[in-house]
Amino acid sequence: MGNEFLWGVATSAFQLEGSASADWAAWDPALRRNPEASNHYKLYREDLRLLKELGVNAYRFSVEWSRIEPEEGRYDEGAIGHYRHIVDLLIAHGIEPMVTLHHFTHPEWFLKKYPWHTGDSVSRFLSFAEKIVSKFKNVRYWITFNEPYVLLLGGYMEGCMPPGIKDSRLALKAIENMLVCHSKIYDLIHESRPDAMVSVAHNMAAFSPWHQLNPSDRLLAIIASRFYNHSLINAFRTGILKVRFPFQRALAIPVPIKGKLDFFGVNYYTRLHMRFNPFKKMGVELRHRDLDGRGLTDMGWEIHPDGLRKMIEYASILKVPIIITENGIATHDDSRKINFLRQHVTAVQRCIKDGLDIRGYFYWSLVDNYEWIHGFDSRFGLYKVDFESYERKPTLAAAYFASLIKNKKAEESKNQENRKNQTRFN
Ligand code: IFM
Repeated sequence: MGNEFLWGVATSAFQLEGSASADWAAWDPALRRNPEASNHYKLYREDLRLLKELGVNAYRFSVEWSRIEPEEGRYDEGAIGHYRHIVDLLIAHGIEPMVTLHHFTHPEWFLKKYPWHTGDSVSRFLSFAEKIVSKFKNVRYWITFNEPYVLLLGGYMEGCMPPGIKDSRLALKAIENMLVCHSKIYDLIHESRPDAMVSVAHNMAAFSPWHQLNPSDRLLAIIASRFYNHSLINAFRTGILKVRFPFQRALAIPVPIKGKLDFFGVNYYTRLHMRFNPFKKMGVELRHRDLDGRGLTDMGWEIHPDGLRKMIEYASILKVPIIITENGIATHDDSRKINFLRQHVTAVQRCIKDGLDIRGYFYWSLVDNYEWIHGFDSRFGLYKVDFESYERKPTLAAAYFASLIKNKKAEESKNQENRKNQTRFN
């Protein structure tokens, strides 16, 4: 596997396979009815065959910490072997694995004893990461944390995700500890694989003022984007995490992550409109609006492909390659899924033409799965899952993505051939 553009799909372990020992298992009653989620732990071979059918050359997935270390200090070698087998199968089939170490879930014992705002969280997560890195030396692409800001907002400010806290002071302690882990894991991975490609996957969103001409709406959109999109990017540039919530004092927290990135993972889905509303928390109301007439997704999210370009431009200040580590739509309608894919891949291709350094695009997701607080009806999959029989059926978007990849790969090899010929004759 060389340095060709990565065409992939992205998944996370818990969303596909559940886990009885994870914090989320007890958190969401929907999982009591369907604890195996898409039953991928059993059906992984079948799902990996779908990757071949799509023709992807990369696959992003996570290892489920609560299966690997269900009790503190007790590692389940069977579970480690399971994920190693997935890596081996991918490599054997010419598919580049991209492994995510942390994708929202934790073993229950971790959340009870060492939640992220406590100092011991760092050493506990590092022991797990060391174990995995030492066993997965054949993996080159790593995501340390998926969407750390989503965990921060959901788990520490809104309280709608575990640990269900609403305290911005603890939120900042938690992010600081996670970034300390990122830094140490970055070094660890590079010790065993100097050519490793390590990043976080940063959830980014386009922010717009609700009323274009309203100065307070405009200011809110700027403040939101500075925090949600830029503060993490800037922390990787400067080693300082600058945070300013509306109507609060600005804070500057030193974090040891300056330059600790080999690429930058962008997860992009939608745009949000902001307006000042004194009756809302922090005076902010945010909403999706269908301003471009593309309709909202089944989750009520605006479809706004132009925003993807903006996010890529923001991230390119880091001067490392960018990979779109997630982009997808929840819809039951196959033609909307195809349009979404077409519009967003086109946005990526235009950026590349304009000289932006993008090295991969991963569609979220391979098969329908568990969508956190929204349960099982947010259909992101290229393959539909029947949650009674676990049967997988392709959506029309699967065939579309497969032919798109085939054409792009053919274009790429033709270009390479031309370049070779040119150098031969020069
Ligand atoms: O399903 C999630 C995923 O876990 C993280 N990024 C956004 C996806 C869609 O909401």
